[in-house]
Amino acid sequence: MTPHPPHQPQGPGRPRRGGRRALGALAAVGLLVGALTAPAVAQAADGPELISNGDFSQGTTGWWWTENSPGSVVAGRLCVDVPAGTENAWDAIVGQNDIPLAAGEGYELSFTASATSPVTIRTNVQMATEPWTTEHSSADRIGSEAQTFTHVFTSNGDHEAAQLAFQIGGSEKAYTFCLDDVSLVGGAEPPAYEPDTGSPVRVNQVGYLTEGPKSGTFVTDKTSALTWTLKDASGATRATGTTTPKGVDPTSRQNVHTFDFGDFTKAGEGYTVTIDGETSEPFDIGDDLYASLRSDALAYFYHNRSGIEIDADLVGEKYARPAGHVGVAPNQGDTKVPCQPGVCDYTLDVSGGWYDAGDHGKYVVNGGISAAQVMSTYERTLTTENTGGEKLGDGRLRVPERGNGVPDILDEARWQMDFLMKMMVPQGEEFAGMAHHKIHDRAWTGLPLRPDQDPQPRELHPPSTAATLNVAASAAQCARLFEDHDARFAARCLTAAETAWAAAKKHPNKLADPDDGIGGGAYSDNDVRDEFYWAAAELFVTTGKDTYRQEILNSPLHGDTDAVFPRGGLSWGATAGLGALSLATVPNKLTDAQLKGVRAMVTEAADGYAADSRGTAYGVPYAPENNHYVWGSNSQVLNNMVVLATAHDLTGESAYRDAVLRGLDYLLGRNPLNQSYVTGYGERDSRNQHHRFWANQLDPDLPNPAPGSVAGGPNVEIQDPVAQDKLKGCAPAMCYIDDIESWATNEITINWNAPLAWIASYADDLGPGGPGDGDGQEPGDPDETPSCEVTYTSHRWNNGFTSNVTVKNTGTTTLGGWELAWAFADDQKITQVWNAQITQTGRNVVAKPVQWNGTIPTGGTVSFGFNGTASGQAANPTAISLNGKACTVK
Ligand code: 9MR
Repeated sequence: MTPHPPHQPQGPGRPRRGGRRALGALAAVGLLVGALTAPAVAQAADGPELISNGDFSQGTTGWWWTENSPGSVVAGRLCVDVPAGTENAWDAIVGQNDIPLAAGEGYELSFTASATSPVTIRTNVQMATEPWTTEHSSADRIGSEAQTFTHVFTSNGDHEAAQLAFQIGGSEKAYTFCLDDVSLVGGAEPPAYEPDTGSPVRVNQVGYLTEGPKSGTFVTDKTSALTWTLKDASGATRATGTTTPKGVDPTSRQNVHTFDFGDFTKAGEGYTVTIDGETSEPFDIGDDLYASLRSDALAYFYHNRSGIEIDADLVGEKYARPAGHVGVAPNQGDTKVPCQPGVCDYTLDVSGGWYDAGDHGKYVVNGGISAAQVMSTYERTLTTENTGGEKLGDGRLRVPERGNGVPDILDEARWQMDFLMKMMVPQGEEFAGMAHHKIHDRAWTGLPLRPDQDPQPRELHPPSTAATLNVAASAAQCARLFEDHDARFAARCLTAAETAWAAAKKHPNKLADPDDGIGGGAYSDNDVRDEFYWAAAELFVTTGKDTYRQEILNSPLHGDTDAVFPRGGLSWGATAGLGALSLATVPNKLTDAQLKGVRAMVTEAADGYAADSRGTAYGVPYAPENNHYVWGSNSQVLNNMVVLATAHDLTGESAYRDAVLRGLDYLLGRNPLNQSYVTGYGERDSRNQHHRFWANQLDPDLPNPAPGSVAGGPNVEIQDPVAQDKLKGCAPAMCYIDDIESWATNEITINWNAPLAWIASYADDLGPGGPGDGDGQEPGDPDETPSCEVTYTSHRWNNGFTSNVTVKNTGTTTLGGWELAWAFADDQKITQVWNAQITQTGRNVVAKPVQWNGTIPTGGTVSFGFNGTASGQAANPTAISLNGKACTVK
């Protein structure tokens, strides 16, 4: 037998944006595709046997191998000796050629294999020449006991002579690989994939806040109302009611009913709902359901840090790993990274930061928004009342910097901010001050692969306007948040922000190449007006400079709610809303009218998302046009929830809060697949997300994703081969599979976990989740005009000021107590108070009555005042709330 050493292609590549596939993509050696070792579906396909001599009764006839791994038949099996120390799976191969495949036909491949040292091999059925298109590719974990593997797949193309290739290289140790009973039978449609959706009674598998909304969905063919029964852990009935038939839900094509047990407010564990003989997964009712999610969702960032050892003392043995990409072989970076050929002639130290996702790329576009949303998780606790800022404080999270006096969440954000600023083009170069779009491996690597074991060369890709504005925006936010903790770092952030802004203005249209998607995602974006808006907003909030105000006001997006907050949600490609959220919540120098306009955009967008949530049978605040659930749809849901939660923070409207909580219900199990998309939360959680280190599905010695990792979720485009094999024709909200090879539906990334962290933090702050605003009205109802009016006047002198405040109760009921809250825009510090008790924390002020002025009758007023010091402008606050609800400010 003449060994036939085919040249193997590298780099699977990712689909480009727009759904086209890079050529290399299908040649997918490092790309990992659908390895369902599935005896359950091993039903023989119809058609002829396409492998000759699969039982080796004729010796090695028909089989070939690469020169470095010679084969022979031993005890009726084909065994090949694989050398130690090859780099890639395709560096050693045994296979068979001349296999005919027909487009649209189904095939069943099976084989029995063992290895003297456990190894993950790649099994491909592919073209035998360039472009090596793969029709099937799986990662198979081979152990010392012979095991039978069965895979079914459909061929997309017609091939006269395809090949079966067992790629068995890449092992540190030498070993012997043995094969028997290799069979490829073709012709019939493979059995359709049926997701296991468990109980048709769908609930939030974590639970419901004691005072919050409590609803679920029931999948049934029945069309008239049914009885639901809420039972406690002992099986005793605690409440009953009837379902509401909703007809066919277009996102799932299921006929559904909804049910609502919101009136039940007794905390406890292990509740279930039973309808028509079917029982839900168990869930809790309580005030404290999201405390661990808050810290787990944030721990995701430490786990995915580049350039630092992940410490077992912080994360436990199984998640510990050596530092990745610090220039220690076989890594080739990231301390001295060159550009792609022809892009630049310098190198940069771009070590540190967070890995983007399941791959080891580091991308500035989504890196910037991720850092921003982590920072906003913290900033919200500075600008909103009754928030648990201390839970994000020093010593509270799992970061190595704990105990340094700085809130841990800011330590985490700084790890990424440092990296983002390192991505800037040095002074003196043509694009000085811009940021390189991304840095990643030259070719796609395979799974599993610990970061420190990545052998690929790393490259800087050209600078882009979008990346530059991500740096400008996030660094501006960094500057204001670090001011109180590390003034030098804050100043560095501010300089970077303003430098980046100026560079973006100079090169306003330098777009990333949509075809630059080999070895890392393209993250291209041909509209950067939203990035300009976001960066201008953050720079304005931080500096108050009028030039940035003008940029905001002159932006074509300003005031256009649908453009700033697209119905399908904010994302790395639609960032304007991040700027609007900061303008609406962080004290700044917008005029009252300007601020009102920005807040109106937030509430108008939130009204839309709340209506979407009420309008769908699964309660999800996400209704993209034509139900086009996009790549990472769960993050779109989460970002809509951030807008809703901000509207709730601003107005106190319970309808906004309720839509956020229904969004959590959706993500944690109340959905068409009965899937909790967050690892470690709920009975049926995603745990095989696409990740090169958390790759337990491929290698039992590696961990599953850490708790608190949110999967991308349903994606109607199902670009990856596993999804294409299993999910063709899927209903939009069901285009998801918890398989490590499904990178288009089941990846995890920093920019999806960042809004999860924001929302978990918000939800934890809600405590029991109520009470509501009590009016039973939808937001925006005319009754919802503020029921208080505050007149705030100030007199300013050199280093000080005096302010007088009068609160008028313009509502219809007497107030038996009052608490007025606002945040100063400048550095005012109150030193002396009359007729009120005041506490000031940073910029946040809370005023409460003294003994005699606690009651304000309808139409009545209460006045108080204070003196203070200030070096800045000491502008009057424009947003003041009474007992948590916004007042009209005069
Ligand atoms: O999240 C990105 C999604 O919006 C794009 O449609 C997709 C294709 O370009 O890329 C996604 O981002 C991936 C990136 O390209 C590479 N790292 C993993 C990211 C999440 O899947």
